[in-house]
Amino acid sequence: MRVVHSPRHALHDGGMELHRGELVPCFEMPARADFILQAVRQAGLEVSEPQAFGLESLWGVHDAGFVEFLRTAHAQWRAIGKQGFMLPSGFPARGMRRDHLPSGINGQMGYYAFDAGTPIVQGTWDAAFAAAQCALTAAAWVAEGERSAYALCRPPGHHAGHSTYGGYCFLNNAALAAQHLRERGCARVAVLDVDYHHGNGTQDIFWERADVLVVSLHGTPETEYPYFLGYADERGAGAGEGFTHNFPLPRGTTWAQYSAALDSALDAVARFGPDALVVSLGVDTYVGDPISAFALEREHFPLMGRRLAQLRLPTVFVQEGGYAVEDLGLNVAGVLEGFDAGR
Ligand code: OKP
Ligand code: ZN
Repeated sequence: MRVVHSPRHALHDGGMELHRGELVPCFEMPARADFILQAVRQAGLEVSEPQAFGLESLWGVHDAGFVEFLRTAHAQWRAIGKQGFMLPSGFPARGMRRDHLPSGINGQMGYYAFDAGTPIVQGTWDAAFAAAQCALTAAAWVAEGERSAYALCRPPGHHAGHSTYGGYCFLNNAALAAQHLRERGCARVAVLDVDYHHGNGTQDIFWERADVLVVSLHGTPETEYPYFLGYADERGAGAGEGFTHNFPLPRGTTWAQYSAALDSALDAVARFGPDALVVSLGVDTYVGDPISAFALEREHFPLMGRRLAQLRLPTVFVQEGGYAVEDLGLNVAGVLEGFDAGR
């Protein structure tokens, strides 16, 4: 399996985040990509840089005004004499003007963000755009006949919606890959999200579409981030009704429980009969993950890869979360190697 990655990911480094009452280094840190890169190289996979796709390649998934906000946010911030990282200080909650986009940068941040844990720094746009190009490149390879490809994206993407950012995510890399496959001859595309956190952005983007199936397994939003989406009764709307499937699972979920839910998720994908699969590959389901609470061990990731291969579909893997940085590379490479062995 070929790998696509851009060193520009390192331009995004949020610095510090609030965790359990303390400021700690951001869990979503540049070193994550370095550990993964080392492991995939060790596994003998060939790594390439992304092709250049224009801004317009984002518009099938994201609102153009939202893209323009992300592209210019930090420059606007600097233009009014500020520096450092940007976080929103107010959100349009119930009872407020939810549909009004304020003209000032602080109001715009609150309008487009859905959490206060996703800092924008000077290099955020360049890194997020490079990650999007990695996902598009992997999708292009698969559209051109590769059996599978892995996009080593950073920052991740699955929390970013049509016009929202949060959860360390700015542009939805997996959704961009799925949309690219749709535009390159795949009539039906399935997105399977195995990250610990619900892929609320991906669900939002394809909520009313019947041509892209969205299936997610994740920690229950009753107690886990992102809290306000990812419940089992969310099934899509309009033409998309029945084309979203959520499998919320309790804290402490083991491989025995996880693999049973994974089988149900894979059944849903198989019933849909897609032409291609996009896997939102978060490995924060690992027992050692510092911000998650499932109990998967290292040996379970190759088993996951094997089961994914059983679908016998052209497959684009897109990197999402995973914060046990020392073990991250082996867990990711485990899934990819299991997939290659099972094909
Ligand atoms: C992104 B991905 C920890 C707060 C957690 C957001 C988690 C985003 C996870 N202090 N905040 O799905 O791995
Ligand atoms: Zn996650």
